[in-house]
Amino acid sequence: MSLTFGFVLALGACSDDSTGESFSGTGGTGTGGTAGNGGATGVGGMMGTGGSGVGGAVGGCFEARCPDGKLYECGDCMDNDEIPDGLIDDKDPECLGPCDNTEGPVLTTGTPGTTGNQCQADCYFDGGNGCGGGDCCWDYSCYEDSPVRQCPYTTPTLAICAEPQPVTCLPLCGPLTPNGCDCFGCCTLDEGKSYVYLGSEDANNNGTCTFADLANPELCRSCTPVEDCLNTCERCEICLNKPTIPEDCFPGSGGSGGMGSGGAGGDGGDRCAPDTQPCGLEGDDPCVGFCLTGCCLVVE
Ligand SMILES: [Ca+2]
Ligand SMILES: [Ca+2]
Ligand SMILES: [Ca+2]
Ligand SMILES: [Ca+2]
Repeated sequence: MSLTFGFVLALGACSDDSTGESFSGTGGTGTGGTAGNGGATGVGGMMGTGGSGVGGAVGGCFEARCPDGKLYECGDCMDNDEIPDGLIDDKDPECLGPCDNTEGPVLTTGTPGTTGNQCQADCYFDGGNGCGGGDCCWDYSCYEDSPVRQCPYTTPTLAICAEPQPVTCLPLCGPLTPNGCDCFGCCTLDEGKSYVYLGSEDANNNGTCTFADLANPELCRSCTPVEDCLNTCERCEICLNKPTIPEDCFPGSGGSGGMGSGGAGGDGGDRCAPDTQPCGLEGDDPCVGFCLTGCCLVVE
């Protein structure tokens, strides 16, 4: 039973190049490594299952739970798109984190729990519901360009508009917030040139914003990020809709390139916080959790 399951996972990984590469890297022992490319790597996954436990897990996928303890679509090691796109969980760019319950194509999170007040927003990327309890808290009607149709701008008598975020907002929601987004789902998908609200909905509360519709302001409504909890998209960071980073962001790379910036290579810490493992690019160790815009998020 479990073998069958592992095999299915290995097949899934096989269809994705980057997974395969991650596997051969960790394999370490060389068994997987020699497999080298594409199709053969999947076979390597099977061997890993038999050999060491670690290899087996890497050959497939790591389940990633949301801090609420639940397993959602983006952490369940399955390809859950209605029309499967061959990409699983954190390999699927439409997965916004381990609390995201839709693998796409819409960029809503689909996690249960909206507040009684539909204009009030809490952390977009966790599974909880509602402001309060120290969660991030915002009201869409604070903005003249409110991205939520039902919540047009109201002259801000709302105290919340002027309030700084609770001190626990960032510790709770920050780690779950992808590069390029604020904690309420207002994200840049063009390196800071513009921002769209990932939770944009039509009149029937169906999500409308997809990667294919970023340029359509009716489907991906523009928004203004809340500075208090904005995780900016930096040049050397992987971000939503930005899967690669410039060559000179890699440690030790391009040293002889003759580029003036060669010396700035550093330790690669530019991509993630110092205590966070980079992931998702060729040569990176596999992330035993959810690889969120290039940084490994492990929910304890
Ligand atoms: Ca999944
Ligand atoms: Ca998928
Ligand atoms: Ca998808
Ligand atoms: Ca960032």
